[in-house]
Amino acid sequence: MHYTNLKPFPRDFLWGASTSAYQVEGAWNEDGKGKSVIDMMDHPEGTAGFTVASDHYHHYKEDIKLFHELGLKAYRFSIAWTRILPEGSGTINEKGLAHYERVIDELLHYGIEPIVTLYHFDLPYALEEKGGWNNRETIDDFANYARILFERFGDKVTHWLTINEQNTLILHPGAVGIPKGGSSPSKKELYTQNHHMLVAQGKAMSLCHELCPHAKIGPALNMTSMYQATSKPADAIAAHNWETLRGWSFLDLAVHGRYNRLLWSYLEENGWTPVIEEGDLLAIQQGQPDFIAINYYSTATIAESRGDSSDVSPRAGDQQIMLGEPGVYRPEENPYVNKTKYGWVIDPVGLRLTLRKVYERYHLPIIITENGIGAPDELTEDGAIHDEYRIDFIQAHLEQIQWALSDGVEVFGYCPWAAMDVVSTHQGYAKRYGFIYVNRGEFDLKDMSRIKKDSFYWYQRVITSNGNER
Ligand code: BGP
Repeated sequence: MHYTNLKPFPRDFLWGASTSAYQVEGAWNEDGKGKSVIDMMDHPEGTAGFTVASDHYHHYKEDIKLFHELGLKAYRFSIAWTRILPEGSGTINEKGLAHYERVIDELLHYGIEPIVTLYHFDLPYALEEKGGWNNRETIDDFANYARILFERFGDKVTHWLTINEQNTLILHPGAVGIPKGGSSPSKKELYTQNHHMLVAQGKAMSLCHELCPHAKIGPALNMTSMYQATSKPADAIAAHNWETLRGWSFLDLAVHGRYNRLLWSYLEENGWTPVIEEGDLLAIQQGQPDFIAINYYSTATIAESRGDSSDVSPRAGDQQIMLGEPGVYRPEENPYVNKTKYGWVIDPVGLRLTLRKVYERYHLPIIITENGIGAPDELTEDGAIHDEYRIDFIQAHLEQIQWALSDGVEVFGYCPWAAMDVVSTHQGYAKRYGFIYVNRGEFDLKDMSRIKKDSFYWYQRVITSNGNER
């Protein structure tokens, strides 16, 4: 579809940027914070831990001032469950609540809307020791935690996100990591965890509507489109298999409150169906999202399974590198796209397609809560970071958002990953994403000073012109 004139970005478009607590805050054991699963992980050799990260916990005022200078209308961040409830449930840590209150107030002071993720990968370790998401009790622990946040911040926060990338947690658990001494969960366990997270999410969404009638809440999934490798019908089935299992099945549950039939058949075939207790489906159905948040990085290309281990990619454990599964699908190269230095497919047009598909299926407004390029940015002798590849990447994706808007898709915000440099999930600090450079190395913390990258000045112009000057 071609348009002579593209629709402009809406006037109240939420130009934002994202981070998550454990990837940016540091202060991992300060002010009463409990340990999370992330704090207890064996991180791959040569990568930084999350103990200091970007030290945003101590630098939040300086950082938010920079976000204001950048022109952000919204800042998407997550609250660390372990700062609020060090043991995951039980005693509330007032210092944790007070910290986020200061962060939210500082944002509001500058007119930046806080978009708050309840849970971004960092489950309290005390809950993990009791079985984590395998344990049904975690459902009510999550609902209780969500209630505390709604009660405290409900009058200040308009947009809430439930669980960040539940599909990454279930399908690529290796990307997030396994706590020391723990073993990789079986598929049966993962789909049980998935079910419990869905019930927990449903309860949190209902609670949000009950306690904060003016607020809106939605899930944040890692969404993408799957291309079939050839016009061979079996490739089309394989691409549809994986697009359904990786994306639609999660959103169908979050939005329609029902198990996708293809997912259910797949679970039955493998003996992985979760136990559904009375009231579970009702809780899932009653928690209705007001919008859908999507994290978009790449598309993937899929071919028919060969039916043996040659289907499986050697690069397991990465959320954007498709693994392959005998009998289901096999990842294939796409000759029409480039890749980042970390092997992630760069496909801006895939974002337009994904937005169209999500909107067509659910008819809910969409916000993009992650999109960006990880690169080993360099601080050059002139004291700058010339990240023109980041400008090119975001520019190309913004163009496709405008095409999607012109297609009729309701997109109300864009929060690229990341507002500032953060520690990558599993590839250390060298893989940078931010508009703001943080002067630290993988192990050498240097002075942690903040330096505006070239992309900072560029994004600033984009925001000031409401997307017209790119
Ligand atoms: C998403 C996660 C983020 C972030 C991003 C980049 O899947 O929600 O937490 O890390 O991917 O990934 P990585 O850090 O692995 O490069």
